[in-house]
Amino acid sequence: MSDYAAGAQGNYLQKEGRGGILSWIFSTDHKRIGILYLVAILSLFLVGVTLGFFMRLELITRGPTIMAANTYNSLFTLHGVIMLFLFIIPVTPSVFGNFLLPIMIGAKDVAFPRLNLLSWWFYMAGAFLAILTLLIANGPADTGWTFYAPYSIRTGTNVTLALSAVVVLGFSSILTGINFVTTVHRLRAPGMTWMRLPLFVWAVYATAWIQILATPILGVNLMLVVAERLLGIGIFDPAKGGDPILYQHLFWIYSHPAVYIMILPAMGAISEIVPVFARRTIFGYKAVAYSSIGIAAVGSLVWGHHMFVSGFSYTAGVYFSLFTFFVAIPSAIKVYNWVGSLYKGSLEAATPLLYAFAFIFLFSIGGLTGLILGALSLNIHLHDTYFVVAHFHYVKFGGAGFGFFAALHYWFPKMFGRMYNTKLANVALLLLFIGFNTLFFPLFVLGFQGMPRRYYDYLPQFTNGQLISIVGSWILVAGVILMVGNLIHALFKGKKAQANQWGGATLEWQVPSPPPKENFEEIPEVKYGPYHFKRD
Ligand code: HEM
Ligand SMILES: [Cu+2]
Repeated sequence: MSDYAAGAQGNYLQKEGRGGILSWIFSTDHKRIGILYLVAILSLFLVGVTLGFFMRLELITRGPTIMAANTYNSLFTLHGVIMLFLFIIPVTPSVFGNFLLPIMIGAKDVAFPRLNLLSWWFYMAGAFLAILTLLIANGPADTGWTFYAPYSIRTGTNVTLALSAVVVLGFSSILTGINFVTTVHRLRAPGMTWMRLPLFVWAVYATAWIQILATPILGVNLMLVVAERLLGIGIFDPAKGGDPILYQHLFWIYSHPAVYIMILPAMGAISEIVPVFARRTIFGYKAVAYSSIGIAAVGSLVWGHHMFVSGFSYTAGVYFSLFTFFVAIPSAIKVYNWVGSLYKGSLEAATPLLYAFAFIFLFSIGGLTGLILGALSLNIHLHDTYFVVAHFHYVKFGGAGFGFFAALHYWFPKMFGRMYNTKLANVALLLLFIGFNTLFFPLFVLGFQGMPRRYYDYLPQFTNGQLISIVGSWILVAGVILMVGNLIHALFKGKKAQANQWGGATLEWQVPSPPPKENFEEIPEVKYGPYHFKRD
């Protein structure tokens, strides 16, 4: 029986007021807002996967197969925009940060509940604008998700709408960041000192500072492109005296730190899962906590590694290459400490831990190939090839994506009070893991052999690698369908879950599943650090 009973509150899923959809889309309860994000973001993820599937299918033969060249350009642009701004950047902070952060620190809600709801409405408005680019004349943007100038200024496709969508989504991210930083500073329960904070909270806290400080730079940059498109003033277009390299600097000053908005919360979830299933406290709590801040800080000093071939000075190249190597250190500390915590632990091979293993494996490949791309000499050869496409799918999908799946399988019983079929969940993981590596690993080889990214055709010598990768995309998609199907089935037919399904020690496992409306009858008094396990 959990330590903090629900009493008369009832749980957050139970009918509120008139009930129905309105009691959800106008709810200011952080748990309901977390679920609203989960439903919206998973739906967009499935749209993104479908676009990826058809791009791969187009490449099954050389020359046109199922679409024209410019349709392929629009597909990878929309796929990139959806997968980054509508899936991987918001998913773990907005779903699990919202649902769990207040409970984990012993609070009844976030600092600004109505602002929290507004951030979800900004998300929905951004999603609507992004999808609208598909439906109205001129077709979706064909620039790539990076919207590089001057092409993004000159092309007739729906770039202005796409940029507006990303700017609106930026507001959702900034408001979420403000809410989380204020909540962690102001609403911690008595005894919940900084050194007793769960590592997921440290990760979401570091992420929130990037959301607050970096996102406005992206917003301003993209609004300048809109201004140049609508007003014809020369900011980035060299034909009008503008500087396209300035656009790239302003774009990556956000978009590189943004990769830490993607990966840090996922890393935080892994830091929660590993000690619970190794049944021992995490190895080097302080180092893991501070490495989140370290990644956020050093990670904002390396954006130039996306521009080694842009023609900036050799000195700048050496500086950005060196600091790119530095940022690998705090990331490596986390991997080292997870492995250190697993070593000699009494491991329970449950689904969340198996996902954590997949995350550590895939993220390590993604991280190490990032070092290859960070080396000046190699980057000149590999820039804008399939090697880059493989690298970012390994860190963003293999890392942040599988981290999200791990978090979803770890906290699902807490969020919904029901358990999923673990056998089916493990089969889905196997399909995802095999499909992912079969789809993306060959792209490293094709990239080394010179296959450029964003091409809708290829030379004969790339055929075998393309075909292996396409088969991989089918296996991966089968895994996605089985994973999502199994969880939706569990929502309605799953066995009742225990309040503390995995024997966790953090506060969310001390309240009933699903949690009561206000999380706690009375604010708890915290006496221990987060991974203080009662030995069985
Ligand atoms: C079933 C899953 C997926 C498949 C089959 C897939 C496939 C692809 C393909 C074929 C491209 C175009 C490569 C090129 O021609 O340059 C691409 C680009 C991209 N993908 Fe994915 N992808 C998948 C999942 C993801 C996920 C989960 C993310 C992010 C979390 C992601 C982020 C991106 C980005 C940012 C681009 C670059 C778009 C651009 O060049 O502007 N993808 N993907
Ligand atoms: Cu980068």
